[in-house]
Amino acid sequence: MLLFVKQLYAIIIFVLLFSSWLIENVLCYEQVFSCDFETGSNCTFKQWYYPSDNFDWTQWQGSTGGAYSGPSSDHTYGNISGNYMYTQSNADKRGENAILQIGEKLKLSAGRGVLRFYYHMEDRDGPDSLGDLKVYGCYQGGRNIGEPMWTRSKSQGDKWLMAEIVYECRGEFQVLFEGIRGTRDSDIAIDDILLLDLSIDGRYI
Ligand SMILES: [Ca+2]
Ligand SMILES: [Ca+2]
Repeated sequence: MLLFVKQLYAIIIFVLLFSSWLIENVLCYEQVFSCDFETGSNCTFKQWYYPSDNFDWTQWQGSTGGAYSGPSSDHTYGNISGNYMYTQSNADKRGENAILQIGEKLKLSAGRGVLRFYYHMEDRDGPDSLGDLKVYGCYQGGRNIGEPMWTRSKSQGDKWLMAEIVYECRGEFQVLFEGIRGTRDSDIAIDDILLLDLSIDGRYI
């Protein structure tokens, strides 16, 4: 009888531990969408047009060609074969914007998610001339794209940086990235976009 009770306790403890591990490591989030801009990936994205914006994002490999701005490789592979998107600087066109729409009919099962992406914003001339990168995580159609939920301005150094936005959005939506040109050396690049669904308990890894 005592042996049976011990075995029962052991089973209960195992189930509790396994359940905890399952929740922590498997059930906490689900990937809704990812985009690394590589050939063969099922990432969907499209450019916006005038009058909503003034120019287009460029899909690129290696250095942008700007002597004082832009990454030298993508973030996914860190080499000149990897793809990323960037807005090219133009000294005569400060303030112009380009909007890139990511994903089609994205949806968060409980209306809560995490948007993670990498960005590169550097002006080797100085910190002030670089433009703005804005993210609209819950675009649901129409001309009015609303207020950005995330913005970076000025030079952030010659490196890819990770951004993570925890937010709520109900119904179907798309994610918009808007690059706005600064003065001279203001290339703005993005790569490895990931949307996670916080459907179970609001946590993620
Ligand atoms: Ca455009
Ligand atoms: Ca990439």
